[in-house]
Amino acid sequence: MHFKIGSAALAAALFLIVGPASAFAAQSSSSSSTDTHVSIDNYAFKAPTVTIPAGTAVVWTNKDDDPHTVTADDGSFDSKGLGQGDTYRHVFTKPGTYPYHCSAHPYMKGTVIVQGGN
Ligand SMILES: [Cu+2]
Repeated sequence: MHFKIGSAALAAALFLIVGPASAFAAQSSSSSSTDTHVSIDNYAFKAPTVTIPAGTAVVWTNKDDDPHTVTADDGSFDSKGLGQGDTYRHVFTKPGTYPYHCSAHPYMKGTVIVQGGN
């Protein structure tokens, strides 16, 4: 009986130590069911404009064999070079309109509209 209480206390202590760190890692890098997907296909972002709730992510996937980037016009995010099949994920926390482009092909343009907040 008192062994069981000890295990519970240990689990609670582990949660306090490990919990917040792993929660942060999950939010910043892991995929989520709320992700919005944009493909980079034939020198275009598809869909070019996406509207998402604040706190969710957009995942871009480069389907071309030519490298592309996902670069915010204001520099707030930048995928760097994406080869064929590479993905880039960015979480948008603040509502607003985020125009972006490909730094290798400036005519490739897209927009992320982030809704929500209050
Ligand atoms: Cu490009």
